Amino acid sequence: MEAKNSFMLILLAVSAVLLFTVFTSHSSISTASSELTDCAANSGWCTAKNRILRRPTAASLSANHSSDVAGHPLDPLTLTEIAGVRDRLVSFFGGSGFSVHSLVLDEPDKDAVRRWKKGDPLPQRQAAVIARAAGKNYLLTVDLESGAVSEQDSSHVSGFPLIALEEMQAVIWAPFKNPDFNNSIIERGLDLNDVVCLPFSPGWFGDKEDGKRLVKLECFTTKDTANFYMRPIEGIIAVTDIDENEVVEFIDRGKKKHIPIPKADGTDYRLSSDNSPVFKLPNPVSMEQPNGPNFVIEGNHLVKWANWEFHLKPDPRAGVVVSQARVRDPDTGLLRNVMYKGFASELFVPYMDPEEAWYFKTYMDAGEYGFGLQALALDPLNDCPRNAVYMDAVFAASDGSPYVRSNMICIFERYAGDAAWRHTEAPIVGDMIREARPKISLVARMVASLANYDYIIDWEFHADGLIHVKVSLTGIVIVKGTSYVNTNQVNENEDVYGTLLSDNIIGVVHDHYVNFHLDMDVDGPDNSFLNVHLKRAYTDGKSPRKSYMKVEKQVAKTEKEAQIKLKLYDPSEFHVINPNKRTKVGNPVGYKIVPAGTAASLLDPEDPPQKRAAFTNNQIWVTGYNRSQQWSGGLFAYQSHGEDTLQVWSDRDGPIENRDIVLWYTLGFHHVPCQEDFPIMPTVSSGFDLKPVNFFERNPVLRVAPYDDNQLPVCKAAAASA
Ligand SMILES: *[C@@H]1O[C@H](CO)[C@@H](O)[C@H](O)[C@H]1NC(C)=O
Ligand SMILES: *[C@@H]1O[C@H](CO)[C@@H](O)[C@H](O)[C@H]1NC(C)=O
Ligand SMILES: *[C@@H]1O[C@H](CO)[C@@H](O)[C@H](O)[C@H]1NC(C)=O
Ligand SMILES: [Cu+2]
Repeated sequence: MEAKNSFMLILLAVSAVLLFTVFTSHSSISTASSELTDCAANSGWCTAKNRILRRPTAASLSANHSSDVAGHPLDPLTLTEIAGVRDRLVSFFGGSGFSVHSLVLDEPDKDAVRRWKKGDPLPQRQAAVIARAAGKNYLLTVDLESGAVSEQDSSHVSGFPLIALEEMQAVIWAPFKNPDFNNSIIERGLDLNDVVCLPFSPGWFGDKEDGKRLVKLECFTTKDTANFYMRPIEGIIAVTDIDENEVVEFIDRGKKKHIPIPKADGTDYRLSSDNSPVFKLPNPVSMEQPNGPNFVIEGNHLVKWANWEFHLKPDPRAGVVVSQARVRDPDTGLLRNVMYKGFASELFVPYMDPEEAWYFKTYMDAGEYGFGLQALALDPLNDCPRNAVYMDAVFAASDGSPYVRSNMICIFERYAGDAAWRHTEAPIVGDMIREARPKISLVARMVASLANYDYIIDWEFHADGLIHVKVSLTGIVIVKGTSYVNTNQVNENEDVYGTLLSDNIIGVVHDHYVNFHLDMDVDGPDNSFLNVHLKRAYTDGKSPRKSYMKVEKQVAKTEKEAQIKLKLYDPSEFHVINPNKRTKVGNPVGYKIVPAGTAASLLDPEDPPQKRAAFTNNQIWVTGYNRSQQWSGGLFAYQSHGEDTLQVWSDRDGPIENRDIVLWYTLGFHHVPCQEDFPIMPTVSSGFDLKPVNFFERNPVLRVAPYDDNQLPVCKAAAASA
């Protein structure tokens, strides 16, 4: 045993040195080395001819996915599996009409997944289905093997499943069947053929939103611009029943106020309009990996890179789901659990304008529209660097049939020229020492385009054990038409609820929140939440110093004790520790959440939108693991009343000490629009870290190799190509 251990250690010491240099220890990578090109000698690879996006597995090359087979308990349902479930649904509903709003893998219990090893048969495959038929929500489980369908009662919760893409495509035409709508448009001197309407979720404010599935359609003119969002027909709202595809109330408040349609000039953002680049770097900048990536995707979803392993999959509601993230300890060579599951659970985007056509704009995009359903194919070279590889999604359409969303996620290694660690010892006491190591990370990215807005979500893994989650906002700010063309026209006491961005356009103040479900399993399922409180202490004259900062640690015993509002002048660190496992010197092993993007909601807690999105009441929450608590704004978020939210679960105040616990983080942005956001906004980013604290015995990247000149490719652009 002893001998075997020390052999392991030597082996690891060697592989740790190799970590950043070769990475060829993963089997499938070695195939890449046969194509190894000596870049210094042959710079031809970086010419246009060789711009091939390598995909690290053969499976991902079979773009139509008809032969995909699940190889891991958490692998999403395959094309064939979804088709099979659809057949079962058709017979379950006995030939009468139904619509599918979610059809995904019903993940096996955590224990079964944890016990599973490569080569074992997969735990029973089941589909979790949310469907609607005859005006009722259905929550179904379909067993893939036996075909058995079981139904769970969901009549006690309010709200509806997300609106399906096909329903959106159908409902946008409903206003045109209404003569009042047509008249309103014509009276404004607009051509009905130029008008488009978009379906906005109505939120929930009381009886008016009960019993019917509604959208509020707001309309725009597309005349002379692709950016119709900048040409709102202000004050028109067509309240429409989704199930009936019929306008139930038509509101027109804008005409009487004489709100003009903002002009089209300068609104288009396409290269093909008049936006020829005035700024282009003369020399290209790119990330190149002539010898292929250093990661493999085993099967279709298990990503192995450097010291990390994790399961990565697309999800129609959450976007991407990262599961079983494990990091290899450089001292023992063992893979250690960090996080069982992480994903964006819900969003909240409340606009701060109480007027008729705006008050309801309080979106919960994951539960109302599907964060993943709205994630479209990425643009290679511009959304992701040239060394990226892509993962497709297979989703179910509203009739239950499968379809492929190609290139939904990109995965790439990033070297941004930063240091993983460094030190220069100035030659004061001896010779100069200079040691520096390159920081390389692995990024998994998707972009959801929720109508006007684009959300870029990055999961970035670092070899020092850190996971950085980044949320970036870009796209188009939704604007309000106004009669004003200059701020000097606005009365002193008048609230326009935003910023005048251009003639007749107000960018309305709003917030963006993304709540992350982070099921931490630090070295095993049983963890505790430790508040490492930093406070001012006094020396009481025992030192020339009057005061200092000291640390006081407290383990949260129940869920309410872990409802955390961040405070700059009363700070804490927040650790998820494993109280059953200590380092050699006795510290409990842990990971801490490092907050950023700390905007907090200023709405009244009893305001209906705030109750529905009560997960924004705190930045950090910890709950006991409960399989049915995945969606922090409720399973049926659409028109929900707010009785199935993270706040409600946490207020039950269950025990969380030394148990399987889930950490939730709410990332927030206040957005007071500015002129630079017109006509399309430059990307704004924030994020948070999950960072090891006393998890490793010492700096885990100490023995990473530095770069040297011979190793890095030297590309002489175009020189050898022509
Ligand atoms: C996908 O590919 C398989 C085998 O290459 C082929 O038989 C099948 O018809 C294809 N399916 C679609 C939908 O194109
Ligand atoms: C409204 O206008 C559209 C587009 O011209 C037309 O197709 C539709 O029939 C009109 N609706 C009514 C009720 O007149
Ligand atoms: C799990 O969560 C659901 C939904 O909030 C709740 O009804 C149930 O009682 C919870 N189970 C336990 C064991 O707390
Ligand atoms: Cu914004």
